[in-house]
Amino acid sequence: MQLFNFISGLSALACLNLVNAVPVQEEFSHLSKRCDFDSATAPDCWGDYSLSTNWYDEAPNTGVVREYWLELTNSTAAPDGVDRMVLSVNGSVPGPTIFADWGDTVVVHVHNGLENNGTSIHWHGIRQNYTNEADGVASITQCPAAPGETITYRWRATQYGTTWYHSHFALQAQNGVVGGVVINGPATAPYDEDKGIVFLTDWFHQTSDSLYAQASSSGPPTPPNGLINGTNTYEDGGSRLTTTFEAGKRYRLRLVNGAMDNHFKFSIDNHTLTVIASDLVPIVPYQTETVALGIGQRYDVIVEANQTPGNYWMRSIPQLTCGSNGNTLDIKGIINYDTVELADPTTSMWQYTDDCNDESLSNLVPYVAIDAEVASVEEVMDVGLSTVEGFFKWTINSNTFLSDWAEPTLQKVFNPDATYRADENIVTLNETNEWVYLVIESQLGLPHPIHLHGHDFLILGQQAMATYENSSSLNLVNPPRRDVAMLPASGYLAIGFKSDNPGVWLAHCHIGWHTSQGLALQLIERASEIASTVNQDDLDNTCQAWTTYATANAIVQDDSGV
Ligand SMILES: *[C@@H]1O[C@H](CO)[C@@H](O)[C@H](O)[C@H]1NC(C)=O
Ligand SMILES: *[C@@H]1O[C@H](CO)[C@@H](O)[C@H](O)[C@H]1NC(C)=O
Ligand SMILES: *[C@@H]1O[C@H](CO)[C@@H](O)[C@H](O)[C@H]1NC(C)=O
Ligand SMILES: *[C@@H]1O[C@H](CO)[C@@H](O)[C@H](O)[C@H]1NC(C)=O
Ligand SMILES: *[C@@H]1O[C@H](CO)[C@@H](O)[C@H](O)[C@H]1NC(C)=O
Ligand SMILES: *[C@@H]1O[C@H](CO)[C@@H](O)[C@H](O)[C@H]1NC(C)=O
Ligand SMILES: *[C@@H]1O[C@H](CO)[C@@H](O)[C@H](O)[C@H]1NC(C)=O
Ligand SMILES: *[C@@H]1O[C@H](CO)[C@@H](O)[C@H](O)[C@H]1NC(C)=O
Ligand SMILES: [Cu+2]
Repeated sequence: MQLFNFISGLSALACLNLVNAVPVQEEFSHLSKRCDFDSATAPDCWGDYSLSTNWYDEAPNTGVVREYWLELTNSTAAPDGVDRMVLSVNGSVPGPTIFADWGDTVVVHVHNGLENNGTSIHWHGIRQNYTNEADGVASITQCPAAPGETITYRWRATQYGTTWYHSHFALQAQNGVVGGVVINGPATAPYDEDKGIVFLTDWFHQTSDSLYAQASSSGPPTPPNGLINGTNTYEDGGSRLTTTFEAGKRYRLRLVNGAMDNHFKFSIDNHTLTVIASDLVPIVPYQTETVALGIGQRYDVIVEANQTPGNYWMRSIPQLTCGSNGNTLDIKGIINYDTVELADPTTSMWQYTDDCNDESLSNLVPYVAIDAEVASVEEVMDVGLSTVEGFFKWTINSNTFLSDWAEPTLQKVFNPDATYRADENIVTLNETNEWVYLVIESQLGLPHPIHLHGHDFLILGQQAMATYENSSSLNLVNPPRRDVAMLPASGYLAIGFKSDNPGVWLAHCHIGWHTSQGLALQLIERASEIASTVNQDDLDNTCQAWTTYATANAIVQDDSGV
């Protein structure tokens, strides 16, 4: 069996405006503080807070509320020139970017304008400090919002940097329900201009729903293409993302891998990248020619326009070690220096090694150093693959994750009579601020991008072709800290975090097919304190509307629930 065929993906998105373009950035930019980095010229930008602030403990409170209204729509679009059905946010893929300043409160009203799908919107990497209810995971923190319903998410931007939002209902995100989140804050290196979000995705010419049965029975289909910020060419159609540089200036790009299945290496011909953040964690800057992004990961990079003015390829290259793509070497955009006529570049790509590894851990040094402490809870989990009635199911400790849309765990924790099945894969954390180590192991030759909700984690260990022995091999001294890391092929990933956030938090593989096929577990963290953070009426109302809709339409849940 070809294991690498099991990953697979699609996802998508483009900046292409399918219906109505709204200049979100313009609308809100005047509210943003105009100081994007800590430098001699802007030392006081963030008041008593700075790059040195440990924002797990404290964050500014600006008192500003950023309120957004988003609408999910169903349309036909051709991001790469090929028409297909696309589900999107406000008619564009990626949807509108959410902007905030560090310390703001973000309120987003999401209207489900789809006829035939529920929804929930997850704010990826947002810590949701004491706001579990705003995490947006169907079957975990809410029932799906039924067609015609509006759900409001409210959270504090205690972190800053680059992240994204995406549907956490079935494979809806990979049909286009995604967008960027930019939280202005200090940066570890200076730049002149912010070019914003750059979404990297694989792209199918059919919906993810229509490919799911095939992905589950004969292995993941090969995405025919990929998109950069929602656009690319395919055969004779489509168009490329074009980004304009002015010679001598430094630009910040906010890279996001929002794929179904592809791990990407991103690069710009002839230009090096200065990496300043991994996920929402500022790091000591390092330079590289290519940067690797597992699904769900983000890197903020600064590029200096220091080459001969001309046109240069920007490349997003799917890594074939852990996946496939039908257009591997032609997922490209153009960097155009303004004095030069726009044309297809003739530049050559940097050399790279095809692999599905994380960036070298020794390069990912958090600017604010945090050491891990000795764990009071250590869980070792085995990832496996089984076949049930001809369909692939992933397992953790032999259980394929299953949670019911109509009975989210966050509602169950308030019911003293609730019982939990083994396949709800629950890890209970009762103590406050205890260190927890989760070790995820796999004997299969396929890497998985593992994402944890409600926390960043420290990468304590990450080894391919190895078996976890005990914690004596782990690195506890300021390890890389982020919210997605690769579980290497036939190896293990050991992550550590502190139980500092009451709630029900999902951990899962971010390959779309695998999430649906049950590669997930959930934490019930400090159960007795959860009630005080939740509005149970809102939770119940969403569930009632869902149950009414699901019953009337005989909706069948055919996936893990997340
Ligand atoms: C997280 O929430 C708790 C409870 O409201 C609060 O005490 C703490 O200060 C918050 N943390 C941050 C970084 O805002
Ligand atoms: C999205 O669309 C809704 C409904 O048309 C509109 O009210 C809202 O302003 C749009 N939001 C953004 C961020 O563009
Ligand atoms: C989108 O529209 C198509 C065509 O009308 C329909 O078949 C499909 O069910 C719709 N999808 C959703 C999620 O509403
Ligand atoms: C979501 O809508 C798609 C059509 O757009 C459909 O194929 C799929 O079954 C729907 N999923 C659910 C769970 O309703
Ligand atoms: C990518 O698309 C988003 C959403 O439309 C936009 O905010 C951002 O500026 C675009 N990025 C680039 C580099 O054009
Ligand atoms: C890019 O770099 C290559 C290798 O160093 C060099 O041969 C080429 O001339 C450069 N291209 C441009 C347009 O500067
Ligand atoms: C956590 O507390 C619950 C309820 O008191 C108890 O049933 C459970 O055994 C505890 N779990 C752990 C890991 O201590
Ligand atoms: C931990 O594992 C190492 C082998 O990697 C072994 O030498 C050592 O004895 C083990 N320590 C404990 C406490 O089991
Ligand atoms: Cu996976």
